[in-house]
Amino acid sequence: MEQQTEKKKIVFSAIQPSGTITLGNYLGAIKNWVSMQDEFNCIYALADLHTITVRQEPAKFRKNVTDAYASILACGIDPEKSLFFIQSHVTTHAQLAWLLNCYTQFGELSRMTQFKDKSAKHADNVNAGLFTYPALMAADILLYQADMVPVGADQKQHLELTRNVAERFNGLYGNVFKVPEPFIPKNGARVMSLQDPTRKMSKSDENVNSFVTLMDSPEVIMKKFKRAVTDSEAVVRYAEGKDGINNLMGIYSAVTGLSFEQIEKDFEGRGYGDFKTAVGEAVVEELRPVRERYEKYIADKSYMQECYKKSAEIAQKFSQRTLDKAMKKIGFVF
Ligand code: ATP
Ligand code: LTN
Repeated sequence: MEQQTEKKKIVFSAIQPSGTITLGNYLGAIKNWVSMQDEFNCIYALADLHTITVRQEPAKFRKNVTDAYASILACGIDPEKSLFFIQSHVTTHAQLAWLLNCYTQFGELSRMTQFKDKSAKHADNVNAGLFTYPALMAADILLYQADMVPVGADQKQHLELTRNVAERFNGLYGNVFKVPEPFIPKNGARVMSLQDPTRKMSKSDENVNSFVTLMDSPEVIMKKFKRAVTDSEAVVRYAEGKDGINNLMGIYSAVTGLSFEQIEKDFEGRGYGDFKTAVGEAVVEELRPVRERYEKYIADKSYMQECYKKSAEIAQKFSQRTLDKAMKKIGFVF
């Protein structure tokens, strides 16, 4: 009989502590982070080094990091099962990012849509870090030899770049990095803004009505869904040109597990008012336990500190092996 026990695959993902975590982040990424914990070796991080590519106010930034840490524990990330650390605490990330910068082309970075969007949005601060952001993201992933990266659809292009950089490096020096696969959910991979359903829901949007956060009260969530932009047809059906309704159906489906056909059937002959109420209520129930658990974690800073320090220590050791290997291959003296 086959004696060998199969090694668990490695999962890596990160999120920027750039504001309050939204329903988009939750459905597109974090929900999968939670569900993958039993089957895989999971490694998660708060990508604080990435966050300073957009100017941050120091006190607010510090608070966003602890809030994000507590929120993600509240979503169900269990530090007994998974590593969950703060990127800047593990020194190998910035180190490998520098190396990978030298294996990433100007042309390929120029094609990144996130760079184009963010440089248009922050035209007064198009810094070099914003441009080379994907090389740091590639370092995050490749340091851990990750097999899978659970992210929302907007990160697919960065994952493609990561794969290209890994293959390029491996082509030059032999097998140093595992080439990772993106893991994108069928439903909820691209939650759109409630105010402009042609744009993705984003935690750094100025219009607070455009997003729902994990910390919004039930009243606020209901209000935001009631105000969501729809169309004048007043029929709940998924169709081209009905971006607002398509988005609400996507959210409802991701939360309840109902298919679009079932949703259309359930709301036949009923107006948008009823549908918005149903979507709002489903989201309120999904997020209720998260918000309750958040209160518990945020009140216990020393527990959180213990968790992120312990995880960072393990991550440092693990990732150092990959960094050393890459440096030796390049020809650095040891
Ligand atoms: P920012 O507004 O600061 O750019 P963001 O809200 O876009 O932040 P990130 O920290 O860049 O969030 O992304 C964290 C994770 O959430 C990524 O996996 C990303 O793909 C996912 N994600 C972000 N926005 C959405 C969305 N609207 N729908 C689905 N997934 C999303
Ligand atoms: N760029 C990602 C956040 C991020 C990330 C990562 C995601 C930083 N490093 C590594 C997956 C793997 C974003 O969501 N904007």
